[in-house]
Amino acid sequence: MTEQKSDEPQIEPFKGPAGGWGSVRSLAEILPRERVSPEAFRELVRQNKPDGFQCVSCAWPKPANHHPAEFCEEGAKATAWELTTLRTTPDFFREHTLTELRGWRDYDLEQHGRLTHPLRYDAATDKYVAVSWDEAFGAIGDSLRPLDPKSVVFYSSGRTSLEASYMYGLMARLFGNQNLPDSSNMCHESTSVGLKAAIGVPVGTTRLEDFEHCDAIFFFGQNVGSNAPRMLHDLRSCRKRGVEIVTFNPLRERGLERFTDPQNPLEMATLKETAISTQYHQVRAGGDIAAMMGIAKFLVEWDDAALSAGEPPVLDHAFIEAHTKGFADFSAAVRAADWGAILLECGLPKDELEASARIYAKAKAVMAIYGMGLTQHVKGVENVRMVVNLLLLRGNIGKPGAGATPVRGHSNVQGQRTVGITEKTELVPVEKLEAQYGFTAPRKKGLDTVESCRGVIDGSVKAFVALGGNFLRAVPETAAMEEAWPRLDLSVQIATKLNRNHLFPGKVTYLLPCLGRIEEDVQASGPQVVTVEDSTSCIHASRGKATPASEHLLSEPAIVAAIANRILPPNPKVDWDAWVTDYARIRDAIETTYPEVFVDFNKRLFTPGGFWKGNKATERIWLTPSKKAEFLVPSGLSATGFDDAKGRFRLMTLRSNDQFNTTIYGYHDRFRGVKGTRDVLFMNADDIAEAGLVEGQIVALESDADDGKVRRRDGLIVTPYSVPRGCLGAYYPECNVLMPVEHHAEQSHVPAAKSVPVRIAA
Ligand SMILES: Nc1nc2c(c(=O)[nH]1)N[C@H]1C(S)=C(S)[C@@H](COP(=O)(O)OP(=O)(O)OC[C@H]3O[C@@H](n4cnc5c(=O)[nH]c(N)nc54)[C@H](O)[C@@H]3O)O[C@H]1N2
Ligand SMILES: Nc1nc2c(c(=O)[nH]1)N[C@H]1C(S)=C(S)[C@@H](COP(=O)(O)OP(=O)(O)OC[C@H]3O[C@@H](n4cnc5c(=O)[nH]c(N)nc54)[C@H](O)[C@@H]3O)O[C@H]1N2
Ligand SMILES: [Mo]
Repeated sequence: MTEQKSDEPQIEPFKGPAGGWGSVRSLAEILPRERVSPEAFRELVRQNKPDGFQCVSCAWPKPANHHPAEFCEEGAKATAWELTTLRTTPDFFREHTLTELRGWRDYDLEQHGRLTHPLRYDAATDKYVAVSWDEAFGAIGDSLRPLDPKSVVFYSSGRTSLEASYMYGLMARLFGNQNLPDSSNMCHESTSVGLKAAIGVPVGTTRLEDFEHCDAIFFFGQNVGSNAPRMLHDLRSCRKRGVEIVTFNPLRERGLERFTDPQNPLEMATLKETAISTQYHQVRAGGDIAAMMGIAKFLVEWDDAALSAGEPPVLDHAFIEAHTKGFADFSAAVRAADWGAILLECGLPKDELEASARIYAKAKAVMAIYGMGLTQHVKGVENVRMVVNLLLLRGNIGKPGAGATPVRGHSNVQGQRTVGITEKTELVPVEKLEAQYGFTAPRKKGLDTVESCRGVIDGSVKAFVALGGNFLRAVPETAAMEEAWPRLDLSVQIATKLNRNHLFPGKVTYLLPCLGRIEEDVQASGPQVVTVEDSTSCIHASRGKATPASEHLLSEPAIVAAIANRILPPNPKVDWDAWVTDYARIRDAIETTYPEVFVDFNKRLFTPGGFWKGNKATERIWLTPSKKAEFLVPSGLSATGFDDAKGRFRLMTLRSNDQFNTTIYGYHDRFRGVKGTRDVLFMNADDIAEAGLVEGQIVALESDADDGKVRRRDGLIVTPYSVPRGCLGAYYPECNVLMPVEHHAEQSHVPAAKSVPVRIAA
C-alpha cells in the first residue's frame, strides 16, 4: 500500500519551543484554510468556559479559574475543523464515485468540509445519494431487526456526549448485545484494566490541584506539546516552583523540553522559554518496565542500606504495611532482577536510572503522568502496573500532589465508560438497568475492538453501526479489514465529515450527518446542553451556540433515538422521543442508573471546573478483592511481547502536531521539523549506516510478526532522528497496515501500536 505524498517535503530540526510564535503561526495557516466563519472566533472565546462548550479535542481538565482564552493551538484547530464553512454536499457525491475517492488522501476527504445530508450508498453507480431521514432510519431498522443481535456491533468514538452514549449503550442492551467497542479499546483500556486491578478504580487518581502540591513528576510516553497542550501551563507552574520533571520517552519531544506560553504577552515578546523536563531519558520503545525495575532496584537497595545503618528508610513501610499486598514478592523480584538485563532492555545507562531514582527517593509527593507510550504495548497493562508499583513504594497514592495521571485522549472517552459504553458486564449496573427499563439485560461479554475486527474479517459480524470515529482507519490490519468490510450486510456511519471508513460500503450503507458539539442543538424544549467527563473525572456541561453546518443535521441523541425506535419493540419505560425533546430527562435517567456519581446531575452540571465524581483510591479505600492496593511482579522486562532478532525493529506509530487521530489537519509536524509530508521513517543514524541506507532514501517496511502474513507499507523517507537504536517512528494511521490484529495488549486488547515488529525492505 502506498500513501500519496504532499508536495515538497522538507525535513529539518525545529529549534523553537512548544507553544510560542510557532503555535500562533500554525493557527494563522490553518484558520484561513478552513475558511472559518466569523462565528468561529466568537466560539473560541467560549471554549472550555463554564457556560461555553467543552473543547472537542483532548480530555485534559478545564480549570475553574480559566484564562481569558482557555484554548490551545490544537483545540483551536479542532474548533476550526468543525466550524469550517466548507461543505460536502450531495453535489459532491454526484461527481465522485467511491472507487475514485478511495484514491484520495485522508486530509483531502475531510478538508472538503462538513457533511450536509443523510446519504445512502448506491452500488449501481458506486456513489452516495441523498435520502430522507425517514428512508434512512426505515432501511436501517429493516436491516437490523432480522439479524442475530450477536452479529451486530455498535462502535462509538470518545467524542460523543454522556447523554448520547448512555442512550447508545442502552439501545444495544435492549437489542440484545453488549457489542460496544469504543475508541478506549485502542487507547487507555490498559489503564482501565491495570489501575482497577491494582488500586480498585479504573481511572487516574489526581486532579489539577495536585500540580500545586507535587514535588516531582515522572512522565512516561505522552507527547504533551501536541496532544494535551493545555497541560503545559500546569507543568510550567510546577517548574517555576522547582518541581523536578523526569521524562521517559524514546523521542525528544519538544513539548517535554521547552515551552513559551502563547497566552503570556511578556513571554511572547521576550521569547522567554521554560525548560520542562529536568531529566530526559530516551528509553527504548517497550523498555519502561525495565527502566522502572531499575529505579525500584535502587530504591530497595538504598532502603536496605538505610535500615541496616539505622537511618530513616527510603520506602514508606508504614504505608506498604497498612495499605498494600504483594510487597514481599515484588521486592524479591526486584532484588533478583539482573542489572545487565535491565540496562539492555531499557537501553539507558545505569547512572541515568540512578539519577531518576534519587529524585524519586527525595520527593514527598510524586505524580506519574503517562499516555500511549505505556498503554499500547503487548505488556501495556504491566506497564501501568509498574507505574503503580513505583508509586506504592513511597505511598504516592492518596495524598495531595501524588498519584497516577493517565492522560485520556478523546474529550469524553472516560465518560462513555462511566455511563455504560462497555462490552464487559461487570462494569455496568445490570440489575439497576433491568429494574429501570423492565427487561433482561444480556450477560454475555460483548465484542471489544480487537474482537470486532476478528468478527468483520471472519464474517461473524454482519452489521456495524458507528457513532463517530473512523474505525477502519484507526484499527490494525488495514488491508484485511478493508477487504472484508464490503461483506457486511449493513454499515451505518454517524459522522460530521467524510472519512476513509465511509468509502468502504457494506451491502446496505448509510452515512448520517450529525451536529457537532460546538453547534446549537435546538429540540422541542429549546436549546440543549450536553455533558462530558474529563481525564480527572470532572463532569462539565457543554453548550453549543454556532449555527449548524446544515439544516438537515440531527443531533446524536436524536439519531440514536430514531434507530432505537425502529429496532426495538415499544417499551413503556423508555420514551426515546421524550428524551430527545429535553436532554435533562436523559440526565435524570442517568442519575437513576448511577445515583452515586450523578446525584443532582441537572443542578450540578454548570459547576465551574466541573463536578468531581469522586475516587475511592484517593481516600486510600481500595476496591480490590484483597481490599489493598496490589503490587504486581511483571512477567518480564520487555513490554514488546516479541524477541529481538537481527534486522527486526520496534516500530512506534506516532501522531504529528497537525492531526487529531485519523483527522489530518495538515502536513506540518512542526516540533519534529517535518513539513509537506507524512511519509517519514524516523531512524537512528547508526542504524541507518548499519543497514547501508542513506538519508532521504525511500524504503518500505514489512511486518515481522512470524504469522506468515505479508503486510507492507511503501514509500517511507529515511530520516535520521534522535531515537534509540532498534526503534523506528512513523505516522499513524498510515502505518496501521503493518499491525497484525493479534498484536495487542494482553488482558486489555489495546492494539500494540508502540512496538510493532517490522523489517526494512528495499
Ligand atoms: N492534537 C492532538 N491531540 C490529541 C490527539 C491527536 O491525535 N492530536 N489524540 C487524542 C487521543 S485519542 C489520545 S489517546 C491522546 C494521545 O496522546 P499520547 O498519549 O501523547 O499519544 P501518541 O501521540 O501516540 O504518543 C505517545 C508518546 O509516547 C512515546 N512513546 C512511544 N513508545 C514509547 C515507549 O515504549 N515508552 C515510552 N516511555 N514512550 C513511548 C512517543 O514518542 C510519544 O511521545 O491524545 C489526544 N489528544
Ligand atoms: N497505529 C495506531 N493506531 C491507533 C492509535 C495509535 O497511536 N497508533 N491510536 C488509537 C487511539 S488512542 C484512538 S482513540 C483511535 C481513534 O479512533 P476513532 O475515535 O475511531 O477515530 P477519530 O480519528 O478520532 O475519528 C474521526 C472521525 O470522527 C468523526 N467525528 C468527528 N466529530 C464528530 C462528532 O461530533 N460526532 C460524530 N458522530 N462524529 C464525529 C469525523 O467524521 C471524523 O472523520 O485510534 C487508535 N489507533
Ligand atoms: Mo485515544
